[in-house]
Parts: sequence; structure tokens; C-alpha cells
Amino acid sequence: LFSAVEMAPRDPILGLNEAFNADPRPNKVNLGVGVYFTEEGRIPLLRAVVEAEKARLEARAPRGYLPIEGIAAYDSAVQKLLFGEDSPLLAEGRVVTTQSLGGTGALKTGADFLKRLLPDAVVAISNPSWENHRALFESAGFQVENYSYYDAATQGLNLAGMLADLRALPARSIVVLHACCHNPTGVDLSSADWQQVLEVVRERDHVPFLDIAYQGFGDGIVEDAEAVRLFADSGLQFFVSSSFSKSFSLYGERVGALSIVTASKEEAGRVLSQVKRVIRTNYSNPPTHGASVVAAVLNSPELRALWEEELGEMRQRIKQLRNGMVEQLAALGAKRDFSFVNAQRGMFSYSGLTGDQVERLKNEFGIYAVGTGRICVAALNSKNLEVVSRAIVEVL
Ligand code: PLP
Ligand code: TYF
Repeated sequence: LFSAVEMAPRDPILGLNEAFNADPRPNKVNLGVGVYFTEEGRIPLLRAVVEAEKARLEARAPRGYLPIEGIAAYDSAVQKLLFGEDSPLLAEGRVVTTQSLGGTGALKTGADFLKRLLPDAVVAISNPSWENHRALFESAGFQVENYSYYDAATQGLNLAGMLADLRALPARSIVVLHACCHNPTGVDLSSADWQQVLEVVRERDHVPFLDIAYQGFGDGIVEDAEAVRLFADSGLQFFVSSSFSKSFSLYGERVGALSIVTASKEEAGRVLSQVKRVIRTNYSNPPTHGASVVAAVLNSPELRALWEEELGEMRQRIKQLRNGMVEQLAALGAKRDFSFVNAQRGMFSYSGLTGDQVERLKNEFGIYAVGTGRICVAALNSKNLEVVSRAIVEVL
């Protein structure tokens, strides 16, 4: 049965973790996977999460099956976070939200539903994008293409190329957009850029699929939802996949959501029934713990305030680390100006390091980064910042 099974390639990012864990060098540094680490190098357990978990344990909450679409209080809290408390779309009942297995699960459920709706559509993702975007949509049966995004010459956005590529796609293509904190580049669109993208999407009748996995890591919870709000105001129908893996530091609990903006409450009912069918045939219904914790935090004024404070601390600390890296590299006489790192948003920086340089960082210094030169700034700390900066200067 298995004699002809070929070895599948490793996930380029998760595979790095395995190599890192097997590395015996004590001063090794993992800048590969997108995870936020504290100053002590640990994945934080947020105080708001601890409080909510304590209450949940004390209540001896039963673990029955959830509804297929998940916890109602969770789904509505997600909607408010994405679209805003006063969103007319929510008041009109036009948004369908289902709890999902992380942001990845939301993308897959959305992709499977879209395959039923638009079986021949082309999916377009940014060049570059999170590796799993292509794999997820291909595994749902779509042809996946790239649209221009990153401009290596300016270390910024290639807006003209992006708009031209979106225009050149077949009408009614599915366009996957990183709503904030672009993975892997850290390069985001300005408000004016978003407006232009929206106009092309409208003109070409494309189906926008906004992926927001880092809300609150860029400029703030509301600020980072700007693209979602802009599309919400546009009258278009669109998809949003969202994740609490990073913003609640709940990576392993798999807490995310798929939201679909429809034209009417009646349409929303029909769409929900079909999304539930996709979920039922994949995993039946979602897990209880992570989403009940997130719902408890978002729906309690005290815990919500505590979470916003903790998220704000993570966001500010990443900005300090970006600046720390820029300053260290300059102080060490790096041959290149790294100030672009300060303009990037979220966990990642496309550092401009080549594959060979990344390989040397690993072999000579035990510093792990993605082969594309992506580094996770949120894995730096005051202890490893200088070591990493020295090594970068060394390999440049
Ligand atoms: N989308 C993007 C752009 C991401 O970077 C990630 C990272 O993990 C995800 C989706 C998936 O999120 P999750 O880990 O919640 O599945
Ligand atoms: O890009 C990252 O590092 C995160 C984590 O298959 C991740 O988004 C990476 C690869 C993967 C799943 C999650």
C-alpha cells in the first residue's frame, strides 16, 4: 500500500523548528517561526487568559459538543472586533461568522465553500505570501497565481504592479489580501493604497478574501482592522479569516474565525447553512476551550481592558526591538542601511539577507531564519539582539 509513497517536502518554516530543536549549541536563536517571545525567551501566557481559564475551571464547564458554527458569544465578539461595535452590517445581520481551527482552519473552510460557489475561479495571492496560502487553496482544488506585492529595490510596496496584476486577472478571481502585518515582508498598504485596491477589486468583480492573523500587532486593534472596515463600507461581499493565535498568544489552542459578508440577512442564513455543511464534513464542530476563553475575555470589560493592555505591550515591545536592531546594526558599522525595518509592521521583517547569508547565520552562529531572509523580530530580546546584529554584520 505505501511502497510508492514519496517523501513530502517539509514545511519550510515549521521544518526549521525541528532543525533548531535538534541544534545542541547553547546560544542558538530561533528567528524562524512567527511566534512572539518574551524578554525571557518564553511564549507568554496572558494574564487575561489565566483569569478566564481560572473562572472556567472553577465553573467546571461541561464539554458537550458545540454548535457547528461554534460558541455564539465568541462569534459575535469576533464580529465586533473585526467590523466595529456599531457596524451597520452587524445590525443588519449580514455577516456570517463561524468559529474555526485557527486562521488556517478559516482559510480552508472558506476555500472549500468557495470551490462550490466558483469552481473555475483563479485564486491570487501576494508575491511573496505566507507559504500555506498557496497550499491551502491548491488543496481546495484552485489554480493559484501571484500578484506583485513586494518591491525589493525600495523594500516597500509595488503598488503599481499590484494594481496592474489585479486588473489583469480574469474577472471574478478570488484575491487573498493580508489585512495588516504582511507575512512575510512586514510591508503594509496605506489607506490610500487600500482605496485603490478596493476600486480595482470592484471594477473586476473579484472576490476579496482578507486574512487578518495579527490584529493588534501593527498599530492597534482598530487601526489594524482598517482594511476590513473599508471593505465593509464598500458594499461588496467578501470573506475574512481571522486568528487569535498571536493576539491572545494561544497558538496551540487553534482559535480563529471565518466571517462572510453577504448582501442581506436572508442571504446570510443560506450562506451559513452551506458553510455549516463544509464544517460538518471536515471536523463536525469546533473545540471548546480556546474560544470560550477568548469569548470570556472579550465580553468582560475588565478582562478586555487587561488584554488590550497586554497586547499593547507586545506591540510596543516589537517596535522597540525593530528600532534596537536598526540602531545596533548601524552602531556595528553594517554596510547597509536597515532603517526600513522600522517602517515594517507586525512580527516579521524581510531583512534583505540572501539564502546564502541565512545559511551562514545558521551554520556559523546558530541563528535560524527563513531562507527568504524573513526574520521574526518578535523573537529578539535584549540578550540576543547584539549577538544577532553582530552575526548579520558578519555575513553581509
Ligand atoms: N494567515 C497568516 C498570514 C499567517 O501568518 C498565519 C500564521 O500562522 C495564519 C494565517 C494562520 O494562523 P493560525 O496559526 O491561527 O492558523
Ligand atoms: O509564518 C509563520 O511563521 C506563522 C506560523 O505551516 C506558521 O504563520 C508557519 C507555517 C505553518 C503554520 C504556521
